[in-house]
Amino acid sequence: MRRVYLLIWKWLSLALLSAGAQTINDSRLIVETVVSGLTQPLMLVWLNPANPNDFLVIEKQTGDSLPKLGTVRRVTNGVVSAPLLTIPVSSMSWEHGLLGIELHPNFAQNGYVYLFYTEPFTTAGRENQNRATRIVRYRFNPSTNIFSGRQSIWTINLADNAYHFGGTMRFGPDGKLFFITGDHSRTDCITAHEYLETNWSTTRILGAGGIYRLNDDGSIPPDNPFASHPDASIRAMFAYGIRNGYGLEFDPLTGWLWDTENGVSNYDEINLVHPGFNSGWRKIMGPDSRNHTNPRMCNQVFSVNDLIMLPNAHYADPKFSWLRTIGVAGMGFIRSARFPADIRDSLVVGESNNNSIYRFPLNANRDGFDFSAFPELRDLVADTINERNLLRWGTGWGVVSEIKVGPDGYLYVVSHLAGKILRIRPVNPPEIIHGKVTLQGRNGLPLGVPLTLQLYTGSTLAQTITTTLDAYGKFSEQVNAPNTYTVKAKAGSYLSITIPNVAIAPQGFAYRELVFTVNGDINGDDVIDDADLLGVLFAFGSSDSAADLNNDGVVDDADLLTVLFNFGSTGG
Ligand SMILES: [Ca+2]
Ligand SMILES: [Ca+2]
Ligand SMILES: [Ca+2]
Ligand SMILES: [Ca+2]
Repeated sequence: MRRVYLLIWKWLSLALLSAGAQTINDSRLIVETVVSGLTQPLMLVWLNPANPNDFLVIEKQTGDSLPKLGTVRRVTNGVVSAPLLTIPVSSMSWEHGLLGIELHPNFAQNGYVYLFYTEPFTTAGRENQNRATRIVRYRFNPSTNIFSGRQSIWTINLADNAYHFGGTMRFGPDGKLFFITGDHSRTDCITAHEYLETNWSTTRILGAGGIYRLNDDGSIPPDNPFASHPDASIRAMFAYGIRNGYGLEFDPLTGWLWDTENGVSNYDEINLVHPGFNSGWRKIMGPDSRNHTNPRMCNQVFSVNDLIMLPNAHYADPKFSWLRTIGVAGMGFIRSARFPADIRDSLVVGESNNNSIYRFPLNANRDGFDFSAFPELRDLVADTINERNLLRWGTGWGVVSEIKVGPDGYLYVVSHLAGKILRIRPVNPPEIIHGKVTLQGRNGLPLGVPLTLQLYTGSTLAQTITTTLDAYGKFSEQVNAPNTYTVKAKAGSYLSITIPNVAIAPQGFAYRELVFTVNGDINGDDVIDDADLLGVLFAFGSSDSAADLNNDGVVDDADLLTVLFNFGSTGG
């Protein structure tokens, strides 16, 4: 315990020393302070995907009396509101509090805001201790600033925990709610702490120590990797064998989930988390071949064969780890055309111990990192301080709890103990157009669907952008020159739509949500006619992707009816 407090004091002092000194080691980029003076901010969510200047931010633990309060505040054009919502939280260590916030993918329609927090006892004298860990959702009305209609989404019924709650939630491209939670301090090598999730028991279940996947109402999806297990807390699991973690993010270019995980004093990790992932904790930390062990892991060396493998589970080594822990924390992908090609779509990771942020270039398949420039890292381990600093992207950032692209395409970073939200942007940002596409009546993720944007000034075609949609249906592309455009957009086999008056100021951006409704243009000539009908008939019964208009894996009556229903339609 003493060591932990010493670490906290180290973090605090470093963060205070570092306040106001955030740097980025790329002369093309600058750092700006968006808001300061917050108390232990952890995460932010934008209320409108087109407006960077209006967001909710959570503060972890505030107030001088017990129980402490987690708060949700709104920041509008740099002005911080009074708390719009306060939630009593346990606070016996700095890992307690209001730990996560996430908006529903259809927030604009339903107003759902999800919060993750450690609930305190109400018993006198125990108000700093936690009774349970909860995910709840409210409806938030941006016009009135009122939170209402609280509902319970998920509860982890483990009390009296000091550490390892995780708390980051993300909606996946599949519309499911994912969250990461640690082992809730059930971390020592004693029989009472032997659980399935920590690879020590096939029968005792912790109900924590993993990544969980839920429907938006908290029910358990039937296609979860362990959906046939009798215990609901296992059915809800997507991954396990995780000591603790804060970084949780989907790579929009693959739809794959990544996390960061915290080791004891060795082997912090970055992992690619496929369904059923067992990260190995309490028997393996870091790459299996390193044979790392410590007292928390019973001072024994284990192998993959020693792990508790549920049906459909798999072990994989981390994609990267640090031999000496850095307190790895928030992570985010730079999915933004604002940034130069050599930077965009790489992964940025924050930490607690050295005030640095790190940037990881991904390999071509995006299933690992490209360390071609760093031979010392090809063993996927930063073994020394020098190796660690090869990937350092900036210094002075304090404890970084969140890294995400904002509605303006800039990279927002929450510096937890500095009490600041900062953003990283190019000195001379290019104009961009970005947005989100909906393909009505089509199954599956929109990942890889072609999108063409033709930018007209009057009747003159000024620029043609060809791209593909990411797993969320989003796109982000550079525009050659500021202007007001008429944009003709065409996605996959859908007929084109026209969006007038798309104004893009110098160094500015346009955000648009594009809804495509008329499907059936198999040959891409923007008219649905005999050629498309023949396209379906020739491919009938096959899995031909061009003619499988609803993307359900087979060309059949449904696709034929789509063409017939829309026959004669033209785009525009
Ligand atoms: Ca691992
Ligand atoms: Ca190395
Ligand atoms: Ca056609
Ligand atoms: Ca079909």
